[in-house]
Amino acid sequence: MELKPYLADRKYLVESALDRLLPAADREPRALTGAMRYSLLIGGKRLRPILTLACCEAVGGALERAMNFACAMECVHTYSLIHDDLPAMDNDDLRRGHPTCHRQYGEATAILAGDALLTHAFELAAKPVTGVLPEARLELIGELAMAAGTYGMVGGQMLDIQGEKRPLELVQLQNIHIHKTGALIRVACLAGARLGGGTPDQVKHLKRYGEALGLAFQITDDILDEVGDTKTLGKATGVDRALDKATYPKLMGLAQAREAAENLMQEATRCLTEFGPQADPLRALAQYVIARTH
Ligand code: GRG
Repeated sequence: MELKPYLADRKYLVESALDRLLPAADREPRALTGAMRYSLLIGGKRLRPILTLACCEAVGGALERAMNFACAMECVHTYSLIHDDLPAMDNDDLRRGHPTCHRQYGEATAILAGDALLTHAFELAAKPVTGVLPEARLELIGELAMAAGTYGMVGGQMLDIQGEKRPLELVQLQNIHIHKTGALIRVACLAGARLGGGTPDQVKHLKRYGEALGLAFQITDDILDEVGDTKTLGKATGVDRALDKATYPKLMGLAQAREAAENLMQEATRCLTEFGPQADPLRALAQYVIARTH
């Protein structure tokens, strides 16, 4: 299948929904709603919401069933980027090719915009959706909280910061990646499958797909940090802690890091064996995740 037009179409759908589902630009306090909308709408690949929609489709669900949750995924992701860019964290000037939220709106507003996006995500995830049982929504709200918080992304970020102060082994690096990046990608897939009405077996397979894909994504991110164009796209222009940070290529060598990403891509693809052509976008996305250049 042709992935490029598929991604363009899904990106458009997600961005239109985000525009509609975010607090309006003229809603007070405008500095806050402006900063939230700025960071969410200036760009990004929209990988997580697209995965939610693609998993929903893979089990035969209509896209509308998963759209609110897909947008919630992007709200959580964008909040993490805003906070990750802050002076107390990476102190970056550019994000998604534009000034970071704190550069554009000031540090206090950026902190609040991140907080508000995280909270807004749960508002979206809690919205009633035709055809989706309240139990399913409740379960996914819990899953999202686990993936975003102490046991997932925030916990992973803490381990990452602590890891900067001492040499890491591969197993520790993998643990950081699984929590910091993998947990959100996993829940994006799991939620799509559940909201689309997948069987318990289908949900289990797509959750595993998300786990393998999440790790492949992060290994590829590490590879791009070593050899790719992410720096020129505007990452890490402030305190460049990434210079001595442990990465897959640093710990295992570039060729082996590429091989690890390839193996995970194949593992993700094997999780789709029992799915028909409706899962073709997920098959193509697995290849895209390791082949991407930014
Ligand atoms: C500060 C709570 C808190 C968490 C930070 C995910 C994260 C944890 C920080 C992001 C920093 C970073 C560069 C992580 C490595 C991989 C990653 C998540 C990259 C950004 O995701 P993409 O490539 O970005 O999907 P776009 O802009 O395309 O959405």
